[in-house]
Amino acid sequence: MKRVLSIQDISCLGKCSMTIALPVISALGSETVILPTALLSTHTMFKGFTCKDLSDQIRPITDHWKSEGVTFDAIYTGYLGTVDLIDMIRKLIAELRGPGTAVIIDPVMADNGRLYPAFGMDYAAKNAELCAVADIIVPNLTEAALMTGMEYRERHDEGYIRQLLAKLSELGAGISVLTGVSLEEGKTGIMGYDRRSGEYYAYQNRRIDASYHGTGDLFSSTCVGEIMKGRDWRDAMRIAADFTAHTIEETLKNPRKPWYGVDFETTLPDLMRME
Ligand code: PXL
Repeated sequence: MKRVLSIQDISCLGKCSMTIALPVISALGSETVILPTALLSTHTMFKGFTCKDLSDQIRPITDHWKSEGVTFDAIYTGYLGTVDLIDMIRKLIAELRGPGTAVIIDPVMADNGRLYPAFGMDYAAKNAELCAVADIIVPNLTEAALMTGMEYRERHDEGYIRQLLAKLSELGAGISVLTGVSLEEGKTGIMGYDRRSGEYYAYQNRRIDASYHGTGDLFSSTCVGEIMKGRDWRDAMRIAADFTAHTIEETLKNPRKPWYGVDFETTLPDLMRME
């Protein structure tokens, strides 16, 4: 069985980050080891959330794993929390990765043209450094614009997306995938670029007029799980895009849907059958 290390916060309530990564990657058949970077009462879209930085636990936890000789097939990072934590995790990845470890980084920090409440531009610069050590990065358009210094364009054409992908690739990752890419009216999806082969891949899905928290985490966790199943990165991205769209659609059907996250619990069985 493949073993994945998921490094991100635990938002106790909120259906995001670790509480999505753990069930989704496990359901896709990989052992999921967790390294929580911070403990929050809820995600940061709630008012009055509490937050406990767990950086003092990173070293003792990982030293113990090293003494047990643990290795990982993938290391996946999402929302981390502070500039110091990003530095710490970048160094940790260098220590923990082996020749066959896939490093997948989702530089979670912003959406819809704006940084999340806890972050400033120094956080974006640090995330750009972290992306340099990745095999695959999966930022949304806002995160990509912030890390490359390019303008964020909600409405965009393929020329802008290719330019953004070129700049992103210069950060150093092997494969750069942009989410929230709309290449046709009424559609949304992803576009990726493999620096080594020079290949592009674009996939468009129906656009659903609803924005939900945790959908980025759902997308990246699904990619990680599918890649661990042996899928090519393009197939993994396509399935993740389809699954995310399907989950948003199903959530919208629920009259008692929570405002803070999607009903991936309803759709997880469908993911098992997606090709
Ligand atoms: O879904 C991304 C995310 C993860 N973790 C925390 C967040 C957010 C988005 O706001 O606040 C704590």
